[in-house]
Amino acid sequence: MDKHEELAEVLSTAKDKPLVVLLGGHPDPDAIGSAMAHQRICAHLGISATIAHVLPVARSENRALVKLLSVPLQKVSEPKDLEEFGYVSLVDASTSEATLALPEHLELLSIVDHHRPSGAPKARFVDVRPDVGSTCTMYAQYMEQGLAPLKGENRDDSATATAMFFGIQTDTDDFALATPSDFRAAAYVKSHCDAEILSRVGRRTMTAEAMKVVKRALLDLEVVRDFALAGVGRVSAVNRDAIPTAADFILRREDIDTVVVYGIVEGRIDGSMRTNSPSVDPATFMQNAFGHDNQGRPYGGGRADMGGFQVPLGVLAETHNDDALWAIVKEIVEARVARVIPDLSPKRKENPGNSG
Ligand SMILES: [Mn+2]
Repeated sequence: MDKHEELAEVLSTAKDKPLVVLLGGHPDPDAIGSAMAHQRICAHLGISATIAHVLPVARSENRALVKLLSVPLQKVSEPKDLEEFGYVSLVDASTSEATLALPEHLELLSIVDHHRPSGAPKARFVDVRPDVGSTCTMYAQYMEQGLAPLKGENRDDSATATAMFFGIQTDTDDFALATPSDFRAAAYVKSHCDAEILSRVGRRTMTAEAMKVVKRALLDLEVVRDFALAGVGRVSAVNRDAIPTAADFILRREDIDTVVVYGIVEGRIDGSMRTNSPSVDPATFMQNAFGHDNQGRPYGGGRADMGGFQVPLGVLAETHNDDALWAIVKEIVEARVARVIPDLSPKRKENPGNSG
């Protein structure tokens, strides 16, 4: 049986209770486009599906996408917000959002994702394809193969198609990393897109705070050969993506091919890594620099060209002395990164007390 037929069959068994498409992390265009596609497929099968997210839509262009396309997103913050649902579908992720415990009565019905899973994903329907550039690509294939195909005349279809196109575009770095499947999927959804909205969301705007974060990153930049490290201080949760934005920007400097940018976001140290270097593996870098917490969970991870880390500040977060807190955070991050880049901050020796 083809995957689209299998998905239809599994979804069709779930008509007795409402379904929620639960987005993990800060919803990005691929997750939003996939969720809309999933919702559309559900509607065709006579199933009511709600799209929900836990963390805010962070980047301003993603907020513009949600607004311009009137994407029906529901914010959930605690398990009881999910009480009304019987089934959950995940898109663009194979595990559910870590910051929210799923109520036990919820059945994980489907997983559609293009990330390499860390374990074997468990749901009644699983389609995980690390060889395609976006989850929207997979949903476009289901549709093109006949599962709730896009039609020209319907306005809702153009919103879904536009979100899907933007999802494929952003997840493939503007098609630079697109595979033949991604191009084919983009061509399929493109003819149903709202061209004007697509060009408006594509004009990537930046908030004033995000621009200041980039400025602070440039002022703090420490360069060791082709590696750069920059701390940006406190960043509001809603502008958290200014950290990877600053990393992307610094990576454009011609003599830098790996960069780590970090700051304080709410009660944690939050950092992003970007690399163009064929010899740097972000997952290994994060592992060697930041290791695990006392329950064995890694503080950071990554894929081929990007990575990130989050370290909770614990009780330190309670201080009102931001300057002192930032000095401590900076010292800790520099010492950890120096485990991998030994020439960083040569003045500072890690664990001087341990040398005997
Ligand atoms: Mn994706």
